[in-house]
Amino acid sequence: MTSKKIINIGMVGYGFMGRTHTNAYKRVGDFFPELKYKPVLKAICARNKERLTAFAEQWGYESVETDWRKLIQRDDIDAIDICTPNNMHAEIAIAAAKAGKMVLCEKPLARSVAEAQPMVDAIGGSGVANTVYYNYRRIPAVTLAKQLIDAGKLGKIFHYRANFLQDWTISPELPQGGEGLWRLDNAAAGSGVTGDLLAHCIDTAMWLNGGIKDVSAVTETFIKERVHTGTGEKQKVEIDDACLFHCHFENGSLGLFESTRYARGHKALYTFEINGEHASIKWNLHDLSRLEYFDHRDESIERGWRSIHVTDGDQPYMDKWWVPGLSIGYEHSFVHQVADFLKCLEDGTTCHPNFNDAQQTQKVCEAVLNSAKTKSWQKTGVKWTN
Ligand code: SOE
Repeated sequence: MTSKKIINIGMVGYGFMGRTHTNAYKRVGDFFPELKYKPVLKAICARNKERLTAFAEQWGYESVETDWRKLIQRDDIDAIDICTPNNMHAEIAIAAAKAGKMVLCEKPLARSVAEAQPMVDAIGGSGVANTVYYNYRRIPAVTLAKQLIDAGKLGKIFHYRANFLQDWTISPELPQGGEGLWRLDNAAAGSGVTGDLLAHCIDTAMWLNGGIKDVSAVTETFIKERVHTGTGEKQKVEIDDACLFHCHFENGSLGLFESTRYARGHKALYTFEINGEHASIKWNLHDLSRLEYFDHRDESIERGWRSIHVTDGDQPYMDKWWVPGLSIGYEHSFVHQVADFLKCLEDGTTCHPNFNDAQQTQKVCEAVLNSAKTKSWQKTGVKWTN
């Protein structure tokens, strides 16, 4: 018997993200034993019953559902986790919020600002606990960057630079649409690298450096037509394969962002660098436990870039894992997000990023796409509060 308060999870979708979230619910209690809430893998939902059942058995879900509406109607489900393609987020999240379920949604919140707004309203109207999985904030080195910035170590910030580079769509033979490839299909994804990859960079950037005021962008679609998995026909590719933008932050600093799926040799190279009046920091996902730090206030004879191996017990989240010097990885960022969500439930506080925060990121993404389309600067209308 457990003295914990149980949260029964009903997850929709079991792809790559379904696995990362499921793993997080499974691990969190082992590594954050002090939490009062305990997630239970109650039900997993998708259309293909055979594969769904195999997934449920492999990962330890108690039951399966093939219709997400039924899942939401179940009295034994407390929280709906959305890991579907982007075009399904809104309908599921709104129905779940209206049914009084907590909602944990994979990023980006939706395909557009207009689609996301009723989600934000439904969540606001029902007052249910919610979060959006912008997981990179919770990599310990990235969280440490936040602590250094908030402590004023960098002083006034002048520059924020971020890249997210991949190379998996270079082949023109790759179809668009369908399982695994819905990210190439604009109808399912809403955009290409802007919503899929730059959204991560934007979330981290605004968390670290405040709101983005306006943007000027260029996008490119290198492969103009691909066979659509659904129709078997060649169809126009509507997503952005690459996107570059620059921007002004509210604090006066300049931002420069680039994302592409055509950077041969780079699989998931998310990097950022921030330059302040006293110090600079940089981080990259391929070496995710390290934070590079340069402080101009150091004695000149020993001044230089320090490589901080973020594995010590007094560094963010690291007291929960192994012993100093031993690294953790990508999947732990999801465990941390679930742990923080549960802690917020316990404390009655808001877990960021919530739907409203994710809508601000959505606004920047949309301004970026509009700027590229109209070849003009666009205001974002962002109201950043966290
Ligand atoms: C795309 O390849 C992708 O899986 C994104 O959808 C994730 O959000 C990103 O973290 C890694 O790349």
